[in-house]
Amino acid sequence: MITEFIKAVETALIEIEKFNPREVTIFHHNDSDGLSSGAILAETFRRKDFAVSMYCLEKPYPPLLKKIFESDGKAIIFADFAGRIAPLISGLNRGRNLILILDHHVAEKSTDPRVFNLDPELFGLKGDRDISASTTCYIFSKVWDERNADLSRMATIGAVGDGFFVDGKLVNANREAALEAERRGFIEITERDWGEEYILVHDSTRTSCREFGRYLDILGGVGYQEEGPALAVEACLKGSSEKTDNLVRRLKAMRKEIFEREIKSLRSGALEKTDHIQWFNMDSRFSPMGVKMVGIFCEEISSMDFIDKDRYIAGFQVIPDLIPGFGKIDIHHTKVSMRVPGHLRERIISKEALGLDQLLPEATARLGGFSDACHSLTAATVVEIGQEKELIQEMEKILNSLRR
Ligand SMILES: [Mn+2]
Repeated sequence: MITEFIKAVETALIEIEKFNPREVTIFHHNDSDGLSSGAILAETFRRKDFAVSMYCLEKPYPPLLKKIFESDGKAIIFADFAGRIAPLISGLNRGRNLILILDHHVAEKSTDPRVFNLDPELFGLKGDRDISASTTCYIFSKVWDERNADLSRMATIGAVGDGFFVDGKLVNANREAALEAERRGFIEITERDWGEEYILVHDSTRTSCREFGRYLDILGGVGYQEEGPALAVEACLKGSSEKTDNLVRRLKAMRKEIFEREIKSLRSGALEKTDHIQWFNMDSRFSPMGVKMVGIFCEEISSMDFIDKDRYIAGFQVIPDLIPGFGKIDIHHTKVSMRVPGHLRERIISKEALGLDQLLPEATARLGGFSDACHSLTAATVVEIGQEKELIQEMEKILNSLRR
């Protein structure tokens, strides 16, 4: 359990301590958990006099990994993703770089001794309950140096942001980090009838971790192609500022404007319909917002009056081939996000209709695309640009074959 995890961290730290030059490259996710993970790691390595390069990613897409692994002799860290693809990373690395994976999603073992997969899922902890990526990074940091216990504040921000609670409370490693932050006066924990509220204490101001998490999500998600992620990491470390407040305000207004424009266009005929599906292709019109936005947009329109209550909703958004700060990658893909409106939702829950977790990955696989997180009521996968219509047709084939 946690002791085995700590042992694995200690083994990896021996390699980090020996590592020369004292330079590290950190790739971290763009949601509140990934951003606070990035902030914890950056601070930890800087305190040990490492030069830190940071890149925020929406996902570790294969063409991006290929480009990362053109390098040799580097120390590279992945935070809040990559636990499951440790074997793929091992194959790309072949002993050349020192790699640390600090994730909490479902994990597979590394097959390269220079790739340390420190995903607590491999050590009996539950990444969707006990421990966030931020808490994983925090434990790594504290094992390295007890003085890093002050970073517990950011562990709590990420844990609350990912939203894994039992009876409204953080549990296990996440809760221990929160209690540490409370002891140090960085947060206050208040009992509510629904559970516990975690409140950030900053000088005379009080902000709930939930609210701050949403603030970070806007910076990292809506402001992904701008300086949002870098300012979010700064806000994790130093608290929000006038600069981040202004950016969040501007990003919210921009998202509202883009969403309203696109809803208007869907209302006036841009929403295509097949037997069971209503869909649209956003192309790059959500830019500079990140590709998470297409899912949020589908969710938002799912209860609107122009949406057919019995058809699945699908939306495509082109994955940008430019990683902010990192450069161009050889990717020509589009993300599809799916949601379900009210009536169909009930039918999926009662198993009268096919869930998205069965429909979308199957159709995607037939086209050679790759699947990501697919649940029965929300799902997303990736196909090549130009395959949009074909994917819809494949799903129709699956749905029509069920009717017979
Ligand atoms: Mn996470």
